[in-house]
Amino acid sequence: MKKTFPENFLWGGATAANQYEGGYNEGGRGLATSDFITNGSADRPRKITIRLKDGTKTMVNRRPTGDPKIDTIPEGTSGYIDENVYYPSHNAVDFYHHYKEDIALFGEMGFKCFRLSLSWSRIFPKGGIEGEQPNEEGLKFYEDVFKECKKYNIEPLVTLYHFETPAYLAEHFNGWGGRETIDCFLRMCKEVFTRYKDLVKYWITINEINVLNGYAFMGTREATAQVRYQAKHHMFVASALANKLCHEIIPDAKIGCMVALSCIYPKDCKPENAFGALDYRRGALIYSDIMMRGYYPSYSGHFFEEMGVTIKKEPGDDEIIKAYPSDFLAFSYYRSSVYHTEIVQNTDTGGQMGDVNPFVEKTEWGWAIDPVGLRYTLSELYDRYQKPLFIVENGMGTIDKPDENGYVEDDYRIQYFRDHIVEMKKAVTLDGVDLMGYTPWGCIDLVSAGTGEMKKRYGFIYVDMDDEGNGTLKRTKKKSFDWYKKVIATNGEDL
Ligand code: BGP
Repeated sequence: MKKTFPENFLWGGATAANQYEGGYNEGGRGLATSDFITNGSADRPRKITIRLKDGTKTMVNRRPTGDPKIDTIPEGTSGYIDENVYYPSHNAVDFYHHYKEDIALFGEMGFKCFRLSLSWSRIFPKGGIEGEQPNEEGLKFYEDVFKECKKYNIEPLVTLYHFETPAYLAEHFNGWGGRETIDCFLRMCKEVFTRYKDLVKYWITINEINVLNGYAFMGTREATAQVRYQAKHHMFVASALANKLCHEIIPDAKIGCMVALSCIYPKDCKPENAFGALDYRRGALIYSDIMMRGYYPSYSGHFFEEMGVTIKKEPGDDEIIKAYPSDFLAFSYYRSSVYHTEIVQNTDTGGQMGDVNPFVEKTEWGWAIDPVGLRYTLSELYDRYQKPLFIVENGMGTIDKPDENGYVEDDYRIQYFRDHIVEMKKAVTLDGVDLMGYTPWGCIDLVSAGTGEMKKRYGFIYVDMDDEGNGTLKRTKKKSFDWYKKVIATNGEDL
């Protein structure tokens, strides 16, 4: 039985290019679907600005409902940028120009690991179509970032795909809805594995694959279950082939899949609720089942039949998925929720959003705070797969109130992390879970994926910017900065 976290435990923090990087039109970068997403708020959903074939400009929902009458974007449509609209991803919090400063702060906290994603259209502006040359300036940017990490002995953990598809692929191949996108993705993978083979040992293929939906995320014009799961099938094949390439090019690398796996409990002991919760959970676990075990699970026939989905596979797809499973399962954990038979299934949730849990506190955004649910999830996943796990997102989004010097006394954040780390430690020491590391989400304040706001903050570092992008972008350490530094220095002993 382990007494504490392993010596080489990867403490760190997590970010994603579309919410952090900015520089959307610099360094030869091509446009991505995330560049067309407007700002929103808790009660005002984010939209995508598009131009129809006849030139009409309009907006569609970023999180479509799946109704083909409302959510289908006609062929020939393209995303466009309206000069009167604020797009949070364009500058985000400008990691593009602040990376040295930010990585120095991560180094000061003692990070062993820093999770970031590559903006695919920075590497290949058109996504890597046949004959396209990679964008040297883009490749060089990430090389500089990784070299900066090395100065502080920080291992980069690189997500190859996080919530953005090159706009060219969306327009020409219907994004991940088209099989051509698999080859484009693999060209990008080959390029970056080759270029960064001495700098990056930890990779993640696709972020939160279970919650991806529609144009903004997958570049698909339609958001029906049929299109969504067909696109996911393409992702499974692409991800397996990326695993293969990665191992060929970087033999000592580890490459994982990534699923949003917040916890689901049955509401009570009513048998239909207990079984229903298990079945509902499959909406998320089907992804890790396929990518970790290498095959569509036995329940998938019924799962797809109920939704009227038929997956079109090419000969050899099943063999590819079988031959190249993920080395580890990375997941995000934020909250728990409960299942009961009256729950309305929202097709967008990937087995993620049940009803409220009356036994736990909530954040200002109504997300249940449930540290025990993290231990529950770690055990559930390790019992199921017996392969290493990596918590690559966890944290609480709050409205932080800085004093006149920009300092935030975020004791609530410290409490949240302390409680989660205590349970994480039990999972490692008592349940025997093989856990590679822990990278809390938004280790520096960045744009919210859900709402596009800045005021929903997760960081140990405060960034002076508001919901409309105004501010100095000055970085200031919060109280939690020093606390997390101590946690890392003592390998999770001093909480
Ligand atoms: C996950 C995403 C992240 C991140 C996080 C927090 O779904 O992988 O990109 O943003 O959730 O969500 P939000 O930003 O909506 O608070």
